[in-house]
Amino acid sequence: MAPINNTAAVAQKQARELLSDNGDWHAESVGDDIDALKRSIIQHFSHTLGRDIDNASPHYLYSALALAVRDRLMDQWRTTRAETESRDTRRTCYMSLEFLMGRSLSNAVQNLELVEPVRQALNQLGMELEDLESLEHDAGLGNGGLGRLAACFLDSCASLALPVTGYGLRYRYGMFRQEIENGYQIEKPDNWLRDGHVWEIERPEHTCVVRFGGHVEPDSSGASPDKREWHTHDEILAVPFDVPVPGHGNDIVNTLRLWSASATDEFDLSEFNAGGYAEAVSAKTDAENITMVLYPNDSSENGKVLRLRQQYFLVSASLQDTIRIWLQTNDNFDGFADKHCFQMNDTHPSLAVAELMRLLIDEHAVAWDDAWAIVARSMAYTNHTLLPEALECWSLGMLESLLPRPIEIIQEINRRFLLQVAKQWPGDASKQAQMSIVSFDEHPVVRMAHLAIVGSFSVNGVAQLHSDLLQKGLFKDFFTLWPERFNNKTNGVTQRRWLAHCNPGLRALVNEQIGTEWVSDLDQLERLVPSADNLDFQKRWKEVKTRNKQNLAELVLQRTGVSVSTDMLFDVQVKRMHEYKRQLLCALHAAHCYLQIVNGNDEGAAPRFILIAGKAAPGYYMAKAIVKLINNVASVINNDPRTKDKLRLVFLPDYNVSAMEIIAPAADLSEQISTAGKEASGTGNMKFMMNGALTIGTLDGANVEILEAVGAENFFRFGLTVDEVEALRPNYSPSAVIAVESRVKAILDAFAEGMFDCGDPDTIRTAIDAASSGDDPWMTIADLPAYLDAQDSVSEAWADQQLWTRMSILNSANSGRFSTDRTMRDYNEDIWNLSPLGTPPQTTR
Ligand code: 26Q
Repeated sequence: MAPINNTAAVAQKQARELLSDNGDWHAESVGDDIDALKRSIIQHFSHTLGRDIDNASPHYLYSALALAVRDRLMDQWRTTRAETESRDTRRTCYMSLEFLMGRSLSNAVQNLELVEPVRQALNQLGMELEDLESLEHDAGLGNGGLGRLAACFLDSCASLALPVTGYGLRYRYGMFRQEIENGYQIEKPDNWLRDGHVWEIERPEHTCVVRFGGHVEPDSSGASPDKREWHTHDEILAVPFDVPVPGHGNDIVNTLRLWSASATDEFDLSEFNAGGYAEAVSAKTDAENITMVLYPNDSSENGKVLRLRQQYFLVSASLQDTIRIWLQTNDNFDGFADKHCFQMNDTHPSLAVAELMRLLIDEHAVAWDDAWAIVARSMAYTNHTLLPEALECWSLGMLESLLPRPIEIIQEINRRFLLQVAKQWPGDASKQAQMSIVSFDEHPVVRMAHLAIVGSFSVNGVAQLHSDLLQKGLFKDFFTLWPERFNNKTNGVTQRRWLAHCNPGLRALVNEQIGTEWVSDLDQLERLVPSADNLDFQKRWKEVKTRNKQNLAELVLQRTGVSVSTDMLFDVQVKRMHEYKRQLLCALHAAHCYLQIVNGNDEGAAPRFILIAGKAAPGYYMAKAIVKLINNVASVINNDPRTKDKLRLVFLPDYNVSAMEIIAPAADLSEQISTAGKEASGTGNMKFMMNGALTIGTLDGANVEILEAVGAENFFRFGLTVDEVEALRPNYSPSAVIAVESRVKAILDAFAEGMFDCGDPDTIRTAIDAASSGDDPWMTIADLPAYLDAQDSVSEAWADQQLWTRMSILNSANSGRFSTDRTMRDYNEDIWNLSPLGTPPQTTR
């Protein structure tokens, strides 16, 4: 071994010298000037990728550029990692089953502040930056809001120099691609890794082992009274792939660590010895299936063993990784809780509470009470839903057979917790039944939200209204027990992606007016307020919007064959398809506009292009029926010559992050029309506002705060409030609404008469029938008249283009609060307490 070690030492010394960033070698390989960039691109194209210049497939040109840019992150990445993993830095591990990153190249170029030199280097090589950027596959490792939020958080943490590591799963297939055939959604696999992925670095040296199944026995070593032995389990390897997360202009590069499942050699061998080669190979596939696919469900899908395996796989590997790093510079767990926060993105990673206990007790001989003191001081939980049916519950039986040792720990946590409940509410057995982590049912389930709350020092909702409702409703008893744990952290979005990158026209205009500080301090946008009345500024604002609408019109034409005019009001609802989000309401309004035109009653109506996009969970029948309904209404409207220049309705297939980057800058009107009390926050609403769209919305989620920020006169508010929804519910009668509202009757009659059937009456009638029933939980018809009125006000405002543009500017100018930079500062002040990298550490909490 000695010679190899010697060689390694020499190589290390050499590398260190070469990497010290003042050498010529360094400047030549990762310099920021145009020539260095050109050399890098060509070098990667011809040598790293082995391609021929005269046979240049565009994809390899993209990869060569991405590798050249990646090179420029490497030194900063190494430095950031070293500081984050040092003994003095308190750090946060953000654990999430989803990170919806979208594309990385443009983001890296922008945050490295290399847009101009890269653009010029490419021009000199005969290429355009945008052309290459568009060749990158989206990393679609998430369903929607929760996954994209995690991605925006990472961008802001890096930009604020906060030592935060993202921990997630490297799904082989991300969110499905959506195609529309004859109006129906068809799911196609998203093979996003097919052409390789430049933005990940495999780190096999940090592989961990995750165990499943088997049984538990008392510990024979006597190391600790609480320690137990977990026997005869399957072992699966968790191999990390690191993705760089560059901060904006600050030389920080944080890490997103994604775990990929792989079979162990031992695993194969045991099967092989048992006699079956085929079984051995299929066992290997079983192991690797764990990270094969993202569950395409944006509310919980209980009972799926594979999903449970995914969740445990993520938390076990991530916690082992954190402990490994800790033990590099420590030999016990004193101070571990002071130096770590584990933020759980919803209940999906809430097994972390039990797994950290297990690792500390069984693997590191920590006593129960000491381990619990660590867990309860380092775990924090973010809730993203108020829908009781979306709260995760796992069958106890399933957990017992898959995770026998973690479930023992959960039972013990619960036993101790119920003693506390009994003390708080003496003699009230029903409280124990309601609050218990393990339900008292005949077939008990484990309530993951209860586990997360009991195990955390912080529990937060994602908008003020949502947090209030959690405290008053869903988690009322827990709030009574531990009021100090509960807090609100209103969501945000990163302005680097959702304004600076996706809206270059507006970026340039804003820069000219108020400078560039808003890119790292979004409150600066307020300085646009005085320009809202400036006619010349209004004109230029509107020109930018029109150009963005042209871009979107091209995408729509290319994907659907429908052409739309930029003179129309672009009225947009894009988000996951869900009944509570009420895409149906939007479609009913489209049908109403159509009937008005057909009946010659459309005077004063704005010419509208209504755009709806979003994916339905493959098993969600009603959401898919609504997709079909929208497509039917669209085909009737778009094929009727009477609607020419007046009305277009399009369902844009395959909504994803990159599509939103074209849609948000082009929207005039943002539809945020969920049943009050059902949308936890919404984040699309913020992206639209930032890009100067006006909102038509209910008092739900973050809409409440958007309205507050922009003022009621710049927001089209309609519909029942949370309290009104609940008050009406017992006596809700859509037919009573229909009886007094001729507009509503006309719309429903048109559906009943088959106007929008398009040869398949059954599918869309189910959706209409559900909405027409008094049992409709989403109360669509209750809000329809007020919605139609609000849409009339929209038309009226649109008629005064000067007024509209003024409102548009004010929306953007007042969006400062909805930056994830603000959100991350709030998390840091109240929950994480991290010192920014590059500054002396604060005293610990
Ligand atoms: C759970 C178990 C099994 C399979 C899937 C799931 C699952 C997956 C994703 C459950 C929920 C989700 C995603 C939820 C989500 O996106 N919620 C949204 O979070 C946003 C960010 O906070 C909010 O703005 C939205 O209001 C909320 O709907």
